[in-house]
Amino acid sequence: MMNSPALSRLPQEWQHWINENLARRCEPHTMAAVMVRDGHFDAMLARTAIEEARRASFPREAAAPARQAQPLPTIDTSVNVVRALDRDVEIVLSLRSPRVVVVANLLSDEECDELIAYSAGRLERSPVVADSDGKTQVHAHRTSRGAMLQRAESALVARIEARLEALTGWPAERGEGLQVLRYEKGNEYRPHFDWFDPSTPGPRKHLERGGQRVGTIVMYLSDVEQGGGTSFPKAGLQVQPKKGGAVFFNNTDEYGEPDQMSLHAGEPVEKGVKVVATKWMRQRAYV
Ligand SMILES: O=C(O)CCC(=O)C(=O)O
Repeated sequence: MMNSPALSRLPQEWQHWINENLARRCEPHTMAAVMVRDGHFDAMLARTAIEEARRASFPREAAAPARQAQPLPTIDTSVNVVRALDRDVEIVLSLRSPRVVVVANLLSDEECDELIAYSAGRLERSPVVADSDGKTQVHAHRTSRGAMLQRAESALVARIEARLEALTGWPAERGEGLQVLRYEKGNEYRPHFDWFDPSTPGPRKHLERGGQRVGTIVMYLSDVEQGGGTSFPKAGLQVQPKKGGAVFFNNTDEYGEPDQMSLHAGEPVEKGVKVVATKWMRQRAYV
């Protein structure tokens, strides 16, 4: 095909696959996600090749304005150590789909202990968002206790947020305040998504303020003797808590479409106590 530099770089079978799926009217961004997941292609190459094929096969449609891919919070995994503001953060593991990055040395032991002590007096049973009206409610699926902190409400909180901004390239104001969660023996957060379902009335209301939750970082403030991992059941991945480390993941693709692969859970704590601080990152300023 002429003028299709990206498409022509793909093996023949993937070129056919793209053309067949475009003919079946599959969504280009879903196709790109499959190519990254199953073909291990670079996301940009996949998107460009699909767009080239779309322009060749459907020139009239292609001339219409297409949905724009938007940047996502991300951690640079082309290096093994990322300088994040004032700290060298180590990349431990990265996964393409869902997009997950595990890091170590994000917080010092002193910062973890200080954040636990700071929020200890404010813990209440953690809620979930109701499908019907969007109000928060206590549910058997989530049995931790937690405290919602305001952005930059203390020097420590502001420093951690500034570090996360440097690490993920995502402005602190495009995110909710830190949420400190404490899980004791048997406490868990069963498999769930962090994105709000736009087709369900309750969750949809939460999109009005700041848009979709495009990224999550769960920072481990304690070591846990047994259990308490953060698992991604669709990917068969489980991350064990390690004090000062964190797991980061994207909840949507570049079009803000919910990523079904981002299903995750806080596994039951079997021995010890697990304390985490979670930051949910939004598409726009959360004000
Ligand atoms: O506690 C965990 O490991 C996961 C927390 C979580 O799923 C969340 O905050 O959305």
